[in-house]
Amino acid sequence: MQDKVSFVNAEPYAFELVPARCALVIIDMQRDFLEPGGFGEMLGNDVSQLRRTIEPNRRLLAAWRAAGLMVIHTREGHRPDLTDLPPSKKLRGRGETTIGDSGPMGRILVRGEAGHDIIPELHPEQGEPVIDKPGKGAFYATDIQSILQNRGISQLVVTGVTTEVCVNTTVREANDRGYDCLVAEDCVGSYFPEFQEMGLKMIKAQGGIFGWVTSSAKIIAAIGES
Ligand code: TIU
Repeated sequence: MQDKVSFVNAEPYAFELVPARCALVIIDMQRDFLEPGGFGEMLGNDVSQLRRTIEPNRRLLAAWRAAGLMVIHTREGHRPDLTDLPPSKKLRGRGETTIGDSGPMGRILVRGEAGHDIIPELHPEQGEPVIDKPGKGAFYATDIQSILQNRGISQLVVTGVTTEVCVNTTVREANDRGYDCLVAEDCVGSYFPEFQEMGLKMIKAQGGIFGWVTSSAKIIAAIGES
């Protein structure tokens, strides 16, 4: 039997969503990036720019789970002994407190620490793979590609933070590996409004050079139809 297809109104043109072949990939919705008092805010960032994505992500995740489709979560972070942390990443920014140091919610971006965990509103459920990634992209030094191949996934709906950093890097990595990516604009966030706008434009420009952009409501409507 042929897999069902739903057309999602998107830019630069309609996305042919095949729910059975599509995974929802939620990037780095971690306490240290989103919560007041976390690492992101400590660096002087306005976390409200990211927090507006929580409710749309919660609704999309609920609809995706209700439809029985594949969900993958990612977290940016490192081993407690920091052997997978490039010295360049540790030193970049010349901050007083950097990755691996004690922060407001435990050691910053270290696996197992409170701040590294996914926010409670979007916490993974049993059976949903969590990809621990040392870099910005979800494909670098992780097993996400074999997980997607084993489940016959060829399309990704990508959400999370931040738009111009880990979301864009993951979309570019996925694009080069042959995945079609649909980004939900209200479910991705940047600390910088101008990067939010340009980060989305860069994906959909030139006929969809890296992928498509739409809203969570349109995705939810499409999976409801299928
Ligand atoms: N997840 C992710 O985007 N990591 C970052 O470090 N983002 C910043 O915007 N700094």
